[in-house]
Amino acid sequence: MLNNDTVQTIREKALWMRRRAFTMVYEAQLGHPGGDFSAIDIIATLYFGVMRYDPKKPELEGRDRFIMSKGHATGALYTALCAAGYYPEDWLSTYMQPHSKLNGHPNRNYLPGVETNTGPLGHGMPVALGIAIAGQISGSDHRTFVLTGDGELQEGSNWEAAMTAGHRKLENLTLIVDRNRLQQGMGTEETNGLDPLDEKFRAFGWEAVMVDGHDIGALLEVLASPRFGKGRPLCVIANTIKGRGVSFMENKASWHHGVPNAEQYRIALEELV
Ligand SMILES: Cc1ncc(C[n+]2csc(CCOP(=O)(O)OP(=O)(O)O)c2C)c(N)n1
Ligand SMILES: [Mg+2]
Repeated sequence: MLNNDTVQTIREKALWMRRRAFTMVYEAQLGHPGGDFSAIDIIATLYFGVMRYDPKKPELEGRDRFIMSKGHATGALYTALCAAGYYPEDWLSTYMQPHSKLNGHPNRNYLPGVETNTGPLGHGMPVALGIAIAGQISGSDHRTFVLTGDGELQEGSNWEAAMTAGHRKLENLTLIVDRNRLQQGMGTEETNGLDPLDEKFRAFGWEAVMVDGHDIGALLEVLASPRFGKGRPLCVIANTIKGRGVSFMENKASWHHGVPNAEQYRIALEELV
């Protein structure tokens, strides 16, 4: 049963994450705000409604793991880890500055809560696979969540990992695809089409479902439901909008790594309420 208070809390966190991430990108004049905004509702749902973790003990045994395979969307990841309590808010103001712990791509050696370094696309799934296999062998009940971009699925490493996950019946592994239908500069279907994506995963031995990736209630329902006993890994294809939340950014490939000027920043914060 869905708890309305949880949905409301996650919505508020996601709004704060969008505003704070956009401020980081504005101040740094660097970043990937389009992909931050398509992913934020998914990541907020995981951290504030689904995952088991303790920010005071980032290496806690038995914690659920989140792997941010689309490592360019650090505005989304860094604001989530901050809101979850891994580090204070003033760290966010150092985003991409020399010697900052908050690099353009996440680094587990600098930042608590980052499970593995990402940035080169196609690396998150194989690492998540390894963690899930370790969990299966040791009999742990932790879950591993990995978020990829949809363009990122053009990397073959994802499909090798998917094949092995299906073979090993890794019910503790959940892949979420941020299906915003845009990559860098173009649409995924114009570049190297992915549809029908759900059928591809089913053919690899996965359960596959589609959800509205901005509907917190729908995301909670599919991500928080028990996995153990299902005998299959889960692929959640989250249909999203790149740049979601700011009218002039939505569905525009140019906002993949576009940065706002002062006027655009002002308008965006007026809309993000
Ligand atoms: C191996 C590799 N090739 C190219 C890039 C450059 N790059 C960064 S993001 C991106 C597009 C990714 O598109 P998608 O996976 O759909 O991400 P999203 O739309 O969620 O931002 C590219 C080509 C990279 N980081 N790694
Ligand atoms: Mg995309």
